[in-house]
Amino acid sequence: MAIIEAIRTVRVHAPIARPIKTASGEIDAFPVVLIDVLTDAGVTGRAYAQVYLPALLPALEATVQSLGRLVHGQVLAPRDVHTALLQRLRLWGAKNLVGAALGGLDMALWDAYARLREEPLYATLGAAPRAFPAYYSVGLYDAGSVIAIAEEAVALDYPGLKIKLGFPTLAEDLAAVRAARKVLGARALMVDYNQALSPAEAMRRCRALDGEGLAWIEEPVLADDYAGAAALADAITTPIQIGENFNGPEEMRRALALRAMDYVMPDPQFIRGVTGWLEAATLAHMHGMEMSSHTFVEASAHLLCATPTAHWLEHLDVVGALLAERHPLVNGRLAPPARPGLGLEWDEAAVARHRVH
Ligand code: SMN
Ligand code: MG
Repeated sequence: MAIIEAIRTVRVHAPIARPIKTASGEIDAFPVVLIDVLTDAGVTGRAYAQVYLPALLPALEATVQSLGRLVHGQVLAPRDVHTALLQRLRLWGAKNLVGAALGGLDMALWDAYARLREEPLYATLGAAPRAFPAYYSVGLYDAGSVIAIAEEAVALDYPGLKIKLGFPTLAEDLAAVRAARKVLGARALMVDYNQALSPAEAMRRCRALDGEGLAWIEEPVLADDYAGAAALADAITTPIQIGENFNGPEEMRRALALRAMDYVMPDPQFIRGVTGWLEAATLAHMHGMEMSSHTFVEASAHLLCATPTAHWLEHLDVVGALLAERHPLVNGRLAPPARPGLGLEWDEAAVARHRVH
């Protein structure tokens, strides 16, 4: 077995196609920590972690480095390393920045583990490669500006589009939905409130949207207001979708127990990497619940292959401009490449251009 020798990190502001404006904040470029796990076998695992505020990027990198010091010299057995880290973190907890750092590190450890075996991660997880329907995920666009976005989604042959809602009035939300629908035709349309509504306003707006044929309504209330989400899921037909903010599989378990959602979409880093995702995929399978991904396009393509109730892949391209080769999107579907591990290779010149010191 290989030994973990060092963890190397680089901070970048990843350029994205267009700013992501949400009802709860805006992202112009994505603050990302690139994570390399160096081993004594000469294999390097590559992954990344992300944060939504540039001011927090140094803290995320420092947290990855701190966890890296805890795993230095350990055998490259990702599950065992994950268990040992959670044990060490028991008193403090593994949520938010610590959870995100652990998730990013876990993905890099699994990448190194698969590379050592010279196989794609999906194969290491015992799964065959599959292509998943990808939805184009964008920000907040009103009834006028959403038309060009929807036309772009159709031109790129995405089977689905997700737009953000949470305008000052319900009328503006409805107008944006109807303008997008006019262009999309029968393609799927998802909406995402990014936790922007009070329970009362969420009930009003979700009931008003219920007849619009939406694929799902995402995070209408605060991410951890499981009772509020459950009341909405009971009240309307349109599926309620949450999960990107679950800190670990244990929060997913609590949300499931409260029937807080119709669908689930963990974030590979916040669910705590490959190890956490596999536990979440089992929870979804046991509940017969469709499970989609949140960002982390490259890891999600592999992880959804090992997800019995795999649903949609969110295509929100965070690091594509920094990669030597993007994961290929073909007719709106995305399959993991047959390259070893996650298949991430950085374009070093692009990384240097966007590095943050
Ligand atoms: C989202 C959240 C944070 C950053 C980018 C996008 C959004 C989504 O909630 O579901 O894509
Ligand atoms: Mg979301």
